[in-house]
Amino acid sequence: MADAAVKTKPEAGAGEAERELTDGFHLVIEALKLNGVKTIYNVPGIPITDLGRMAQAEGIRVISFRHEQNAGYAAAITGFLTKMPGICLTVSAPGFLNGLTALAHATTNCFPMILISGSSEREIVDLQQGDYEEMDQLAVAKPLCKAAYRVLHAADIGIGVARAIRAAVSGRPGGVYLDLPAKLFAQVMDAEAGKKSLVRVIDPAPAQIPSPEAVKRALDVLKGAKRPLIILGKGAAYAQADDAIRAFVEKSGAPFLPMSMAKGLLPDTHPQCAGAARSTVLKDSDVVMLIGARLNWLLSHGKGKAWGEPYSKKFIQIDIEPKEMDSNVEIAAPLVGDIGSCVTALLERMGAQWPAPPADWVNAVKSKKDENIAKMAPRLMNNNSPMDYHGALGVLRTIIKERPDAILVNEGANALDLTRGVIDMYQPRKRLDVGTWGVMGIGMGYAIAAAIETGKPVLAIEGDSAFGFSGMEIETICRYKLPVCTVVFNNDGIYRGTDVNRGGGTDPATTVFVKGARYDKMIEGFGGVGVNATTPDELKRAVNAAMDSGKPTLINAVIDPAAGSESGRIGNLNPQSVLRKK
Ligand code: ADP
Ligand code: TPW
Ligand code: MG
Repeated sequence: MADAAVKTKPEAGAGEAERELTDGFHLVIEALKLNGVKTIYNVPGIPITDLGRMAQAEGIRVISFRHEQNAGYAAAITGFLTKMPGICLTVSAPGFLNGLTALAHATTNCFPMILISGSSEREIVDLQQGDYEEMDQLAVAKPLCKAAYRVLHAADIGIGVARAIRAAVSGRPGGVYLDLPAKLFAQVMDAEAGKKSLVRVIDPAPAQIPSPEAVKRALDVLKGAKRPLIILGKGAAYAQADDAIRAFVEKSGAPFLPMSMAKGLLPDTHPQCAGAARSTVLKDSDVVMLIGARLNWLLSHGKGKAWGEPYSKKFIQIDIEPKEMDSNVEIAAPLVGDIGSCVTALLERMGAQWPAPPADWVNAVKSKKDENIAKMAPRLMNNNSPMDYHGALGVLRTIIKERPDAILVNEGANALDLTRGVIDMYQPRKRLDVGTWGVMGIGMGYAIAAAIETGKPVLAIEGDSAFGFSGMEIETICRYKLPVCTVVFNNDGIYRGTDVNRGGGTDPATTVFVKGARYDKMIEGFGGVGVNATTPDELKRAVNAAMDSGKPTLINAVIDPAAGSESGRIGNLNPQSVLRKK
């Protein structure tokens, strides 16, 4: 606090001692530092330019982006990786709105983050008198986040920041909005009183212990299973209870299925991993235990053909959010609590002897899995030029196998679905992707935060369309010299590069881009390394060189424009017009 205060002489205070003052800027920074915030993801401008500068001066790492949405995604994934809220700092109205998509994304994905935005003055906003970048931001943010707060007095900054942190990380994590009007930053108060007003959040995400009855019920249902399945979701990855989860899964002996961002919690090569037999285990299991995974669209809502209906099954669900239970189907054994506490309680109660699941089930899953893996293997070894997805992914798969601590960021349609299916993950929280919404645009923001928060090299596998949503941030990557290797799977467009204008005009089709575009040239303009790769061998050499050197690199991987399929793996979700002309 000492260097954040100024000595001043009181105006009319003959005889009064010199006293130290502080202001809103410094109180915000001190409040964040006091609570362990080390990084702010930022786009400068009125009224927060100086806040960013001063934060940097006071030892917080301030990463300035080119667009708030990307800074917001960086903050969101910081929350997932660290269990502490990632902080995004934006200017008023338009900057705030640009950051809001990421705040809503964080809330949807249960990632803790705080969007701090400067705003205009209440007096003018509320009378709609047309202030600079006027907007009632608090009202706009409210429906899109877990909590929203505004601070009007410097003396309340400590409480405001504390509430934001606790709201973001406790219970089901999510996004929090913190509104700081311009006038607040310059408000002055006594430095000592300011220091006392700050709040360190003690035990921000208290353990939530499940009830013993619920633990017993869950184990009774699991024990009764003939064909058990455990589904691990990104909540399980978030919980950082890696050892307990692994011990539980192994003790249960049940096949497990990792959701996309839970891949690597146990290695995809683990003998119990049923990733390569996904449809079989969903269909044929009789008891399904969900650990930090919701029965949303990604799991066909727990019903229908994918789940083998009309045959029905029993669900056990571990989640910190009680309202999640019975959201789509009946949950026979709800286990409400934090995953670490729940899994530990289960392990304790399972005792030394836990019966293995019937061998015919375990063997059936294994043979399906072996069959699918064998089917895939030759496709991954093809050396076609232009490449198809499998040829390109075959080499990238080996690279991740050899560098299991690297972080994989992934978005696109085919570029997403095929990467998820092909590339095995070996460690927890190494795969970061589009999440619950399947949103395009997370790529460069995630890559930047992953490099900064973990210090590990990052490999971003991006569809050419997906990359375009955040592509300008390669300047940010070059500016901060981050070890990010971006591979753009360039198939000339969205899903495929072969579509034609069905009206016959000269405009290109709605899903295609410039043919033969060279994304690698973009990064060269910022001093990074650009490579055009037309074969799997070239791709492999370029990625290995990038991962070894740690230099910002962008590889334009030329993919056959005809190789992909509409919407990747989820084409069935497209509505079809009965009137559509082929
Ligand atoms: P996926 O997309 O991987 O299936 P979801 O995002 O749908 O995963 O589900 C994650 C779930 O994990 C959410 O319902 C959330 O409430 C829950 N969750 C997050 N953190 C914890 C935790 N520490 N303990 C228990 N549940 C958690
Ligand atoms: C914010 C809709 C889903 S996937 C995709 C779009 C535009 C791009 C697919 O093309 P890409 O991958 O990346 O080149 P590939 O390999 O199949 O060619 N806007 C947002 N989010 C989503 N999901 C979309 C649009 C979409
Ligand atoms: Mg594409």
